[in-house]
Amino acid sequence: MSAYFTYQQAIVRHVPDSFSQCLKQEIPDVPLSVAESQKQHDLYIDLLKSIGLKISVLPADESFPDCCFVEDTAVIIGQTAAISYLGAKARVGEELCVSETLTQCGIQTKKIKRPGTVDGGDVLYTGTHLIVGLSLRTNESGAQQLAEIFSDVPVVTVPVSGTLHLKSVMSAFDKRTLLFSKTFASQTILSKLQEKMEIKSHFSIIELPDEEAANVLSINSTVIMQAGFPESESILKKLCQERGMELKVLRMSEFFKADGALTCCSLIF
Ligand code: CIR
Repeated sequence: MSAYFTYQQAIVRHVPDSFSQCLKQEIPDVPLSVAESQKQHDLYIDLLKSIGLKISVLPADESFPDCCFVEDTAVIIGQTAAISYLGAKARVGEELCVSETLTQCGIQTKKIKRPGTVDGGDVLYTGTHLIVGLSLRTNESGAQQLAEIFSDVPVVTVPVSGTLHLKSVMSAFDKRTLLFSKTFASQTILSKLQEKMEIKSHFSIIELPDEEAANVLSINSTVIMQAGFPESESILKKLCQERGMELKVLRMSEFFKADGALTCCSLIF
C-alpha cells in the first residue's frame, strides 16, 4: 500500500488587505508586507494547481485579517469535516464560508461546540491516528468532540507550549514518517508522544534543524517545504529520493511572520 496522502481538492482563501492587522505572537523585525504576502499566496495556489488539485478559492474578508489561514477552520478526514470553533475570539466566524464550501463539495460537516475550541493547526491526521495539540487555541473539550466525530480513529492529545500550534513544529512527511524540529517545543511534543503512544514504534521520526522546515505539505507524491533552509532541504530531498517523491520549495516568509506555516493556507481533502 502506498504511503502517500492522496488528495483531489483544496480550499484556499485570498489574503485580505487587512492582513497586517493579523494576530501575531511577536512583532516581526521586518514588518510583514501585505503585497508580498499576496504574491507568495498566488504562487502557493499555482503550485497546488500544478499538483493537479481542484481548487476552490474563497474571497478574502477584510473584517478577518487572518482569514487566509483556512487550515484552522476545519479538520477533514475522508468525507467528514469537523468545523472548528476557533480558539481566538477575533477569528470566530471565519469558518462559516469554509463550511458552506465543504458542503457544496459533498463533505458532511459537524460543528465543534462551546466550550470546545479547535484550531486545525493543532490537529494532525497521520493516516492512522489523530494527534491533537492542547494549546492556547485548542482545549480538552474540542479534542473530546473530535474523538466523537471521528470515532473510528484513535485520538491522542499532547500539550503544546512555546509555539502557536502543534503543526507549527511538526508534520507528516507521509503515512509512515513524521517530521519534528530540534527546537525545544518540538522535542517536548515528541517525548510526550513517545510516553503516551510510543510514537517511535508507529512512525519513522525525522528531526530537522529548522522549525520552519518541519511543517511540510505532503500531497500525493509531492512534498512542499519552505524555501531558505538548505540543511533541512538536503535531508528532505534525500528522503524524497528514497520514497520516490518529489520535493518542491516555496517562499512563504510573510506568513511565517504571522505565525503561519505551509499547511495553514489550505484545507486539502
Ligand atoms: C493566528 O494567530 O491565528 C494566525 N496569525 C496564524 C494562524 C496559523 N495557522 C496555522 O498554522 N494553522
